[in-house]
Amino acid sequence: MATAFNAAEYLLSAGHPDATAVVSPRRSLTYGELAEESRRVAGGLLELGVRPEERVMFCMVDDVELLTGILGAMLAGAVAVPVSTMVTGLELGKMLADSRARLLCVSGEFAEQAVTAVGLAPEVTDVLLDRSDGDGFGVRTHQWPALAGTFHSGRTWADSPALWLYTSGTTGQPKGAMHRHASIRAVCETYARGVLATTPVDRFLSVPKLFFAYGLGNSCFFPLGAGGTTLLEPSRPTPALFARRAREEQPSLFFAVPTFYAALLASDVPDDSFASVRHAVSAGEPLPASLFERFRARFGLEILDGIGSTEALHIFLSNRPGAVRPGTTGVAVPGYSLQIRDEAGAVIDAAGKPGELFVAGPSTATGYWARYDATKLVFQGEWLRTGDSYVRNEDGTFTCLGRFGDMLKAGGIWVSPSEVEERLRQHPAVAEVAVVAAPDADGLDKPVACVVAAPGVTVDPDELIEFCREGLAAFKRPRGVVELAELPKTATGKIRRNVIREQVRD
Ligand code: 3SK
Repeated sequence: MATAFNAAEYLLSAGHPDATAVVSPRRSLTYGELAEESRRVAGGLLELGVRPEERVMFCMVDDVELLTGILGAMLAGAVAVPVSTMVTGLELGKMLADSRARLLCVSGEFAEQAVTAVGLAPEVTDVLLDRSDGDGFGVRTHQWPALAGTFHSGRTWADSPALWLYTSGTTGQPKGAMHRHASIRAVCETYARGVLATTPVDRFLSVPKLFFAYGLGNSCFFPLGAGGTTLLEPSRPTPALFARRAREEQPSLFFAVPTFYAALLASDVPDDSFASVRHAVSAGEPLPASLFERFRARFGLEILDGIGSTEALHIFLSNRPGAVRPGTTGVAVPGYSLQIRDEAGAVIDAAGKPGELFVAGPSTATGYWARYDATKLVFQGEWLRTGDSYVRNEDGTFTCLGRFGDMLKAGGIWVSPSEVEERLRQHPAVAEVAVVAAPDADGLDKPVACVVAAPGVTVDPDELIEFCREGLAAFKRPRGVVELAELPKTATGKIRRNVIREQVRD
């Protein structure tokens, strides 16, 4: 028998109606007000013709509208699809067309990308704008404040689709990882309660935005699931901004990626900025032990490093408060099982022998939307293949050794080398190119382009980086350019990326 369950109802009912649920620089809402506003949005979406299980895409800043949009879509039984605001119009258009969403919700800041995207997605019939006017979409447009309609429950079950999250994952093409309503409750019960011991007095401040799985847990699922308060920040994150918000808003839980912790250390923000924080969390990419030590020495806080994935919805392997092993990712989060497997798929039980990390748990996605081959490769029975190379240490903790394959992460976000290479090949100075990960001064991987110049042409690294910044989302641009006489290749002409990686690391 299917169990009736709706994740948005679950999240909206956890806090006392008079307790503060959300604080943004523009306004604050109690749980009672958040529930009322989310129901109004749900009714408005139904009035616009949104049907159960239909996708609603959100390309919006972190603010009350996005939060109520996600909750409202789930209340209505529709599928919320928050997507990165850091992408170009073309990239947004690919996800919009793939999702077959008919409604795109946009913040005024991203109207330009959205106009391009809507032009590439023939299924879109309506655009909903937050506080701004907009035209040029060629479809019906609506204003957020005018949303109204009678809310009636979308009748969802524990296994109904609630949320899709697009990830470049291991293959480079964005794929929609499909999540159930029950998975949202699962991450609240496992990582949030089991590791962070969240309670209604907690105040959550997250640098990663709501459109990342990491940020969505930190700023929506965990605070609301605990009856606590989410502190939303619509602007681009900078160390000065987040240190100021931390001093003003007194968060008890702070979430960032290693690159942001490095930026905080490089900044001159006051050392007591995070004095109210009981746990600082890092995920997205491994946290080097040196960063952990420097952060603790200056800010007096131990960072809890963990790893999750879009496909697992949130963190499944993490260090524990009071038992951090710097340079490791800790141990399995309660509720999850981990295996390290060799290339033939056999489980490696011995400590010290590296292999690929697999995870099983209650929050893994049901698959990728309309991607049969990729789904079969990644979702293997109850096990999820992470694509990360890991080793189990003698003390039972796990250490990340890097990625299998060519994909790399910059600032915790997937970057497909082939996408960056494609852009660079369009530059007349570039004859051949390979993009690989190389560590920066903080030991954090960043994309570096290894370029063979076109005959008789001089390569200008700054110009190439600027060229990428124009044609790609900014986080994908190479941070360095290395000129090579030729790219090392195999006998069959395949680029030997492992050799190039070694060359740029030297
Ligand atoms: O990359 C991660 O470590 C991560 C953590 C939580 C949720 C989602 C992701 C991708």
